[in-house]
Amino acid sequence: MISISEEKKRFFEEKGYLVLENLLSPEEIKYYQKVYDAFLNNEIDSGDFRSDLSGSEVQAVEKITQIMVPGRLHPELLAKPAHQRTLEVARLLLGEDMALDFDMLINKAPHTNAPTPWHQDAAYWIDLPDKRAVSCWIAIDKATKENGCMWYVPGSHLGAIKPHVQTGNKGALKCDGSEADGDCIELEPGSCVIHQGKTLHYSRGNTTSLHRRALITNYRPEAMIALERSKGVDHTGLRKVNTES
Ligand SMILES: O=C(O)CCC(=O)C(=O)O
Repeated sequence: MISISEEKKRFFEEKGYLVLENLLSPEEIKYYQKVYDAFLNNEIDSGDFRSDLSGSEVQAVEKITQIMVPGRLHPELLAKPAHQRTLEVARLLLGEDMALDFDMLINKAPHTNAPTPWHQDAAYWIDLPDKRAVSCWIAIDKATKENGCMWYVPGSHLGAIKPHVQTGNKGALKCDGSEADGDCIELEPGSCVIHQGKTLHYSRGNTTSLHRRALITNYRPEAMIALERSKGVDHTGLRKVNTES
């Protein structure tokens, strides 16, 4: 069972992010590495749910592979520790009505050096009356500055949604942000960093010879998920910009 100290809860409320170490055991990480590679090698077909977040138009070199809803494509994932434990985390931090909205895989291929631009996740989402949301970014490989670990601007979740623009060919959304204002979060495999919907974040490109694989789960209140679905939003890949604060 997961427990989160009051001090950590306060940190999450104030800074908008929080590191949780050793969410997965070394044995569990091996399972995720195997399944992850099956997605990357197309042994598990992700069809239209796979795209290049870098917006690169040259299809032969996928720089940042993003695969949406892996738990829908390979349902056994939903009952495994990463999903089960991050659901517990979401409920401990934001309430018992939190449920899985969507999950995704984001891999930075070796020597591709494509940063994920500064953005707030809420810019991707429709405006919802209940804004509670948490994303859990789980390192499947060691995440370092050089291979593209996450950076967060502490306290940025307390402000408005900044103006965002789309990059490249249907690539990621981007807003202003700077490493000088950010906290750099390097992680061991199996550790996790969680953030709120408006927390400003980014990652550098991968300049190393190894992959940088991350599994991300996202939670929000059940009633808000039902509202999203009633409006046709299921996070399978459409990139629209939300300008509401
Ligand atoms: O993995 C990355 O580089 C970006 C991840 C991200 O933006 C997110 O999980 O919201």
